[in-house]
Amino acid sequence: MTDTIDPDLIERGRKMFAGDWHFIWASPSIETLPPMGSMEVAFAGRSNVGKSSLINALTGRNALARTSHTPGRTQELIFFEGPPNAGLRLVDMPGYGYAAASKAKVASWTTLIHKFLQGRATLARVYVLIDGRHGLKDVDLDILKTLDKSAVSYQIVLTKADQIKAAELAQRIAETQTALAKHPAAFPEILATSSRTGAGMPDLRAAMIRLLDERR
Ligand SMILES: Nc1nc2c(ncn2[C@@H]2O[C@H](COP(=O)(O)OP(=O)(O)OP(=O)(O)O)[C@@H](O)[C@H]2O)c(=O)[nH]1
Ligand SMILES: [Mg+2]
Repeated sequence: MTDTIDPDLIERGRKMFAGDWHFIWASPSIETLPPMGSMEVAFAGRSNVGKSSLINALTGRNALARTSHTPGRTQELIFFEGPPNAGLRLVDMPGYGYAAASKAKVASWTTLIHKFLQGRATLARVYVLIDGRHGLKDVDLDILKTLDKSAVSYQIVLTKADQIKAAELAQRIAETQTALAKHPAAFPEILATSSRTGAGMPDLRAAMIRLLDERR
């Protein structure tokens, strides 16, 4: 996939993400968001899909975002900022669809997620992460509906590509593409990634550079 992207974008993406990325803010509620500043890119997806791991893989840091093999690790909107000249923030989100959490917690996370995705002027792109082994589920479709109503552009990112064979991955991409036909607001291209092997990271970094270029 990487060879189809402008090598200059790949290199600029590599450089930007090799810089100093750090935690700046955690919001348990929509009332406590940080003041708007640079462009934001958010990572949404079901609990345990690999959102926090993806942020660590992108930034080449093992423990910038907190991960765990039990669902429900990230419970707030977590903001990370890059080097001053990057002009970009990454937003790690709580997962949705986590059945074992209390009803009150699920309701409060769901409200927070949907409100943030609909009403943040500096939010330029949402990456909706889908487990490459499982594909799109009903809870994912709820998020796509919210995003269709908002002004923000979004793209599907398949995760944990290292866990499946190439043929299965190709099939998952095809299925997801078919489902996206009902969501014209979605970016048509689907990215396949693995935080474990680093597959797809150069592409994702380059995509963010392109987005920054468009916004400048
Ligand atoms: N094999 C493999 N495992 C992964 C990958 N990405 C994440 N994982 C594993 O999946 C589990 C969940 O990862 P997290 O990054 O914490 O998932 P999350 O989406 O942030 O989860 P919540 O914060 O609970 O919503 C961890 O055990 C990770 O090691 C990947 O690319 N490949
Ligand atoms: Mg997390």
